[in-house]
Amino acid sequence: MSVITPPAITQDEVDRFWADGFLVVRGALSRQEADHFAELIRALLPGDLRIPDHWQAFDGRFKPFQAPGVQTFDGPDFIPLFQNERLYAVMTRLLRSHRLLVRDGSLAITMRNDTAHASELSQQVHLDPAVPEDVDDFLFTPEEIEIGGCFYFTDVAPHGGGIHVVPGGHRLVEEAARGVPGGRQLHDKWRNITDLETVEVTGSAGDFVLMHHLMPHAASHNRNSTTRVAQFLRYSRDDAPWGMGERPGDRPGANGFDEAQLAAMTPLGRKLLGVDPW
Ligand SMILES: O=C(O)CCC(=O)C(=O)O
Ligand SMILES: [Fe+2]
Repeated sequence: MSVITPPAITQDEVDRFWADGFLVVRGALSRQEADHFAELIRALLPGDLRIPDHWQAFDGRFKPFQAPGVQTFDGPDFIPLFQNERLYAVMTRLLRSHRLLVRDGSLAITMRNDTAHASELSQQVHLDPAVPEDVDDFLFTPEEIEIGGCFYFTDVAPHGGGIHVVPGGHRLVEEAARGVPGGRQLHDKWRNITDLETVEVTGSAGDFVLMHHLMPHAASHNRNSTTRVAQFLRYSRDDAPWGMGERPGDRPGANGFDEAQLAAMTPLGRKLLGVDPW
């Protein structure tokens, strides 16, 4: 007797991801798990609401920092998110490799903000590509592609501060950058992309919004009373050309992780986080 388990992602979803450059993975976490992480992240806000100097706070969007300059939250409580098996299965399918690395782990808390602003966006439309800023040209090889995105730990209804994307925008970026030398340098290194129409990605607590690394995107104002709580992750192949991910041996010891972090890691997590080689 064979047990049929549903695939992590259907062929239709794979096709839509490559056509649109983004995709919502529904229910990557259960609602209970999502609630747990939402609570954990909200609890980072000091009870007296004094926002630490080293956090970012723009337009109702608070970005906690673990320490000045360190936006990654990879303490034992957060390790399960980095090694989420469903998300890993999705990423292996899209990146066509099992040997992946994960990084980022930064957080965002977006509260209701009634500012009268002409734009729905609270950031310039931009890319966060895998290719360093001082490199002149993208390679456009499969190995170069990174897929990132965010977990929503709360329901994100329309105008609820959802991330904005440009459907098919990754292909527009590739077309423009392939057409000229110095394609990585266009639009102020792709930090300020104008004249593209964006749409808000809504979702439910536990969803993960996948984005191609060449997807133009921006944060938006939250007009609703429900505070958006999110975490950002990025997956790359271990043969990625720019080596922006942590690799075994980059940092001393178990790639810089302490006993408590290591105790929270599964064998898969140890590989994704560069403790063990693939
Ligand atoms: O918070 C968001 O929805 C997007 C944030 C973002 O893209 C960034 O900070 O680079
Ligand atoms: Fe971004």
